Amino acid sequence: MLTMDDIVREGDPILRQVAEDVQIPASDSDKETLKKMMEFLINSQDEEIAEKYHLRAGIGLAAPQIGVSKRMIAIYLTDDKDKLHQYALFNPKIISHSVEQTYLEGGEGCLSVDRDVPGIVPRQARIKVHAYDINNKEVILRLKGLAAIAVQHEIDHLDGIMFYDRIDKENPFKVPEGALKE
Ligand code: SB7
Ligand code: NI
Repeated sequence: MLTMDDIVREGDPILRQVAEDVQIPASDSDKETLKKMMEFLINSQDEEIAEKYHLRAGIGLAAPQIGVSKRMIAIYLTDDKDKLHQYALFNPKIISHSVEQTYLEGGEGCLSVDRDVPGIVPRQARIKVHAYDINNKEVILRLKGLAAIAVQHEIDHLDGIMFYDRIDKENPFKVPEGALKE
């Protein structure tokens, strides 16, 4: 199983690389990697397992964060309507998005960042994502709220972008015009 020892921290150049597309149909090895990423997220949200293995809770994970520069992400979160969003995706791509923006009230964190970076991270409020699932099936997801924010955070990792790159340096708490608070 993956533990915090497997998580690449900021400063490692892999987090600044643009990750490679995964060949579809995905290889067994790529599928295994993605399954392990999902297992990490589930473990990290299980109180007992997380305590035993000192896991920091995460709602998403991108392959570069475990040292694999390929376009794979896992999402595991329950939204404000108690809906479980569990996605294991190859080559996720935002194909359209709202003009309206959103942001997490408490800011964002990252398993690859061992410090607090305060500030508003502007995100698109609604996104439509094209990807391939673990069975190589094409999927289209329409997301809003926390799920949309998490997917954007993970796709940013595939493009070498960290959440704090998006915080306004002059005014970290400036609310984007008309943005929805999440
Ligand atoms: C806050 C946290 C995350 C996404 C969006 C808002 C995920 C944190 C875990 N990760 O570092 C995943 O890349
Ligand atoms: Ni992150």
